[in-house]
Amino acid sequence: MRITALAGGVGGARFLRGLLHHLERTGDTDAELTIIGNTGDDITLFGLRVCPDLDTLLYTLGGAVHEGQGWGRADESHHVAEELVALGAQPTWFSLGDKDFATHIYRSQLLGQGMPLSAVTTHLAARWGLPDRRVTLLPMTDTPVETHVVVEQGGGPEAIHFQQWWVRHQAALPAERFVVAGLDRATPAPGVLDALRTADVVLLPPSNPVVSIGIILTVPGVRDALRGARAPVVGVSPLVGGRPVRGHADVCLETIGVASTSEAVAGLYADFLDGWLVDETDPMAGRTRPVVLARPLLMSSVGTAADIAGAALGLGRRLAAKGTPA
Ligand code: FO1
Repeated sequence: MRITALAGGVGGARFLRGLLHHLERTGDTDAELTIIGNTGDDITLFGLRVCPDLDTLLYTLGGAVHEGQGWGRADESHHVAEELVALGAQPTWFSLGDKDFATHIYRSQLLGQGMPLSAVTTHLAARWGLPDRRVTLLPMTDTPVETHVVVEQGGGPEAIHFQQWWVRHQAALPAERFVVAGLDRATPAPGVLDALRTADVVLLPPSNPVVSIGIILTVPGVRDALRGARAPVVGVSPLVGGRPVRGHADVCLETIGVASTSEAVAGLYADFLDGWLVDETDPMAGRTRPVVLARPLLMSSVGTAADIAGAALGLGRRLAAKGTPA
């Protein structure tokens, strides 16, 4: 079975770690997973290219993530960052650990030699044993793209980098809209459209529907490939009780004028979504278009994430057996 998933950072990575756990515990060793990761969060810092969502996926699936944070490496030190502060280097609001720095140095070295991000990511994925688990990680595009947030700073609207808004301002700076710099030149990375077209099931983890999944969907060709996919597309709502379990998805939804409800989020995917997992408390429970499955959605451990991922995959299999989409 070929499974393709779109993913942002922490929520996507935890869900997909759960999916691999589910496949391993059910003995489903033939399954192949292709992950299309968001690169809109990418940023160049200290001359180094940092890809937070791809790295969060690599570290989480590779068993090396800092569990408390959900991003960065476990057992980190911060000597380089301390020295950068002593030197007066900016910015100081984005925390990079020493082991994490090595990833960015190596990535930047390979990119500087002309290697596309997708090939660089293949090298990094090998470091974390992903091929041994039949997992392929693809960036959504090899074209450098960066999500910016248009904010009102007093002197009129100003576009700041997504990370500055998300990390430095904790999404508390009122945002007018999101813009993706570089999108006009972007094409899907090699393998992205094929992975969508040839999948048996496409999964949308509970990633941010605006600045993670929403950005992947803006890459030319991706949305059309999902609409034309022969496989059922099954998503997991990122909202429990109208609020994201972590992160600022509610603020992002408000910024684009969409209500913080599972129904409204499903509406963002309405042209290709076949199945939708919502929390057991969600008012959408019982709906049939898309086919809604209601169950507990809190990923409090690898085991509960595996249960949720298993339920999403099971719904996908049932829809495929029924011949959905028509
Ligand atoms: N998130 C934070 O809230 N603060 C940080 O200082 C921070 C640093 C960081 C470094 C590397 C990395 O891969 C991720 C990092 N994140 C940090 C997470 C990240 O900025 C966001 O959670 C995602 O971009 C949103 O998906």
